[in-house]
Amino acid sequence: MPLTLTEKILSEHLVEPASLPARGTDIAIRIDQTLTQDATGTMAYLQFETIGLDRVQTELSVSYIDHNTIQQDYRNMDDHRYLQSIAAKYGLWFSRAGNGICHQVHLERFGIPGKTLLGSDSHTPTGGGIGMIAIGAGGLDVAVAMGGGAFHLSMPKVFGVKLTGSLKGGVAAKDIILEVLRRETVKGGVGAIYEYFGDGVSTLSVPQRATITNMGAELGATCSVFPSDETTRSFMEAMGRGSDFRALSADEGATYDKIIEIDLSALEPMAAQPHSPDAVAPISALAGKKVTQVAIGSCTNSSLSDLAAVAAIVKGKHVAEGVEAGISPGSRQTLMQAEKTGILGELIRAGFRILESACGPCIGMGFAPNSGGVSVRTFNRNFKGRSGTPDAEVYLVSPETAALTAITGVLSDARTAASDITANLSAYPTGEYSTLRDDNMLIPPLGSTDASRVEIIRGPNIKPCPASPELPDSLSLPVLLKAGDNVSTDDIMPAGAKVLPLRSNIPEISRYTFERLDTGFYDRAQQASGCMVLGGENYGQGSSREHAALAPMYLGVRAVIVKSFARIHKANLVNYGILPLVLSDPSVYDKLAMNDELTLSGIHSALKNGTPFTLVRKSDGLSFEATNDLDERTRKVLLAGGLAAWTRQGGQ
Ligand code: MIC
Ligand code: SF4
Repeated sequence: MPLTLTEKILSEHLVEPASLPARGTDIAIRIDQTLTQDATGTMAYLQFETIGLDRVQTELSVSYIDHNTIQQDYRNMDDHRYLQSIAAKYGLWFSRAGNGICHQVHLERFGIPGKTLLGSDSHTPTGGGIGMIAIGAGGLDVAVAMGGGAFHLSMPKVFGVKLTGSLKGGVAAKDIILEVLRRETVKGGVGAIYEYFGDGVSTLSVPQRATITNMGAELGATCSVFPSDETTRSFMEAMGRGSDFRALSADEGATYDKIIEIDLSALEPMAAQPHSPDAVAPISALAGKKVTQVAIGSCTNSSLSDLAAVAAIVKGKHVAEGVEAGISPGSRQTLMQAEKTGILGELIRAGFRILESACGPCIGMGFAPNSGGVSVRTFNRNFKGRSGTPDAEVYLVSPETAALTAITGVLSDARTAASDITANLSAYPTGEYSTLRDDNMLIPPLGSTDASRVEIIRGPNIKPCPASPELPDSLSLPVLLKAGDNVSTDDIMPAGAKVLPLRSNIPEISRYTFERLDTGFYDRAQQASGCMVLGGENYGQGSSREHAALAPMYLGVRAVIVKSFARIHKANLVNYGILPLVLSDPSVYDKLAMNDELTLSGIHSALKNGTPFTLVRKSDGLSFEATNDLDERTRKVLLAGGLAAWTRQGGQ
């Protein structure tokens, strides 16, 4: 039977069952590579340490420092030093602060077509740009994979995206993924992998493909993947890794669960409007809107070609008076390439503030917009408040749109700059990718003898990960929060300069739980002895941060009842022993209110037998069901009280 590329890579890595099962069935796959970043890494390695192995068991594991680089006090650097000592002790590569954003560096220096990559960051699917099955997960799942354990997921549907034609001047890869988001929405991809094919693929460079697979995370998808072709080969060769190249594509006649067709020639520049990545509108409908800030960078759009396009547009011009513009190159290598080719000088001359090669403004680490400001960003998420300014409006656009907007001061259609792009791009003599390579800020793994002598450095900011409680057979608890649809993990546990330094300290970070939705939650949870949370559709979308499960667990949340879940967050809840319950009848949501006292009994037998859960409201006896859509292994993990307990009991 002809296979999709997704099915080919998954079956090469299948641990269980023996062959690919029906969609939705639990599968276990072998993980070749892992990545972590500093904001999720400390918890992942604290978990890895408890497994008790001498060395990571993967082909390659990399620990990146890219999120918490502001270092207002000792805490961020305490984390960095812990992570560096862990890398040395357990045989990981270490990418030092300043070396760049994990996804960009991984694509350039480590990614290999046809391999699997599991990362404790939701944008790990960036690797799909070179034909990897690259998946974002919680830190605990990554710790298990580093220990040689398989990664469990439900066999995804495979959605084909057929690209035809080629992009017109001023239209960018970002506009392709914004078009997919416009059609599919932020929950359209849950349980699916998006696989790109068609004549249009060969017109896109690897960085363009990586922009698309990166922001595929916003669809809620498991990941996205492009074929590995001659374009991939030249990228790998430019990165000095030609021998890692392998050609990969779907078989002729492969069947997809659905096919979306996009004619690249018909696309126009677009923007995701506040406050959701799927609130997409054409720039032509928004043009003229006054802007106060422009930020270029993030793991979505910070490659050399992105910076080159910006420089081509701003050449000889200057950032408008009412606009503050900043740029954070995706990697130190990109920054050096930009310097060598004259791109950097052009950007400095035009008035861009040059920010560090790191996540920076994307995660609210500095460069917050003014109050009520309008910030135009090349990033992938514009959830309310994520920029650090609660009432700012954030628009997500391509580097071309951002560049033109920076010099005009108003949202502008980059098609009008098409001739500047063509005329000026040739000034940068590098072609698509510079061959300059620099690995000086990457520290290779130590050999076992040296590694065994390494002492782990634990500053006062590193606190042990709290254990999940046992799961009782019945729970009688109040609903302490009623949330709406599309609650993001940023809503559950915010990031930003104030909160990120607390990622290694759960008791402290738990104070911020649900702060964006309800500032009283923490106090109420402190007073109650245990509680439940109610949510709408696509609960837990966005970031992979397991702190959005860990902190609620620490505060006594025992069950989350929703209309539907986002994939990574649901897995994180299970990993920390919180029951993820999906209402069988979504209309019950409207009948339930905050402070309702709900009784859930017979939990153990429901988990053992896979039968629905029954809940009863104490005040009036209203009885309703939650589906038991959990596979057998997940139910066993919950019965054990979470993944760590299950693994200790010998579970796999
Ligand atoms: C994000 O973009 O939200 C983050 C910060 O990279 C997160 C990880 C985290 O919260 O540490 C993600 O995407 O998973
Ligand atoms: Fe960093 Fe932003 Fe990418 Fe997350 S989305 S990894 S914060 S650049």
